[in-house]
Amino acid sequence: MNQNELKKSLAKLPLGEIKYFDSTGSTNDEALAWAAGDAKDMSLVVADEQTAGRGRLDRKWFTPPGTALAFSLILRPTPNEKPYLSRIVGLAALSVAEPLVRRGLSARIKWPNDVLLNECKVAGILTESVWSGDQVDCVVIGIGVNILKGSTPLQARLEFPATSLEDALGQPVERVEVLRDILAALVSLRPQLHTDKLMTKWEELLAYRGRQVQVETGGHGSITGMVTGLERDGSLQLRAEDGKLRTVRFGDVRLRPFA
Ligand code: BT5
Repeated sequence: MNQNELKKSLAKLPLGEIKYFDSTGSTNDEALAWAAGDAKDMSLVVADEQTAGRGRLDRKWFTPPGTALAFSLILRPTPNEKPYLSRIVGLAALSVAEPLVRRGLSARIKWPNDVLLNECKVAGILTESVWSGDQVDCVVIGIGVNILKGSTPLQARLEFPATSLEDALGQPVERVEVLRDILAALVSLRPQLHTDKLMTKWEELLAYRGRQVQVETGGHGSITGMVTGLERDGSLQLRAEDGKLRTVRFGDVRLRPFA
């Protein structure tokens, strides 16, 4: 992968500028700094390797060189998009999952920000915002996808099983092709951000629907229940054991053993 190859492969997409790094700490950090400056809407940062890739809550995201996709896209939301920013993580997850489905794989979105193949994590998403006063000026969508076998970290370093696209397809795939597919999906889904159609698509690919899960909600303990769907803002909806519907805004979802 290099800057020229990227520019050529992505030339037909309506992107801003592209920055490529052989190695960087985190493409989200590069993109946040760029977004705070003059980056245009849909500008893209791509790295072959990340040395300080981040997940949520400052967890680590591993991107070894030559094997994975790590990129961050800068969105400058329009006034019409601003009321729907909480759906951007779903927009991003769908943009990763839909091209995988088109490749014949049964990709699922593990709420809120993981894409699964065969119940293993193949991609993670980290959305972060640049604020101007009390307004969101830019949203950075960071996406990491395990493409070749060597991208999957050792299981001992993970809380959840991981896989790669090569593992799922049984053959290697070109990273740039996957990147182009994801960005093209995002370009076509973005105009649906405010629509019920987007929420329906997101729900259709939601992992664990109808199954009992436990959601770790950070410092606030955990909630258990059956996954029933999504709220309009993208929060997860569960039916708790007392029969009442509960809304979860942040957390890590796990299937409940023996449920
Ligand atoms: C995420 O967080 O899954 C968000 C990952 C976002 C990564 C992208 S890469 C481009 C951009 N630049 C960045 O610095 N970040 C974004 P979370 O749900 O908190 O999951 C983090 C957990 O995933 C870690 O604690 C590990 O257990 C696991 N993990 C780390 N690397 C992995 C990998 N390559 N494949 C599967 N699981 C991984």
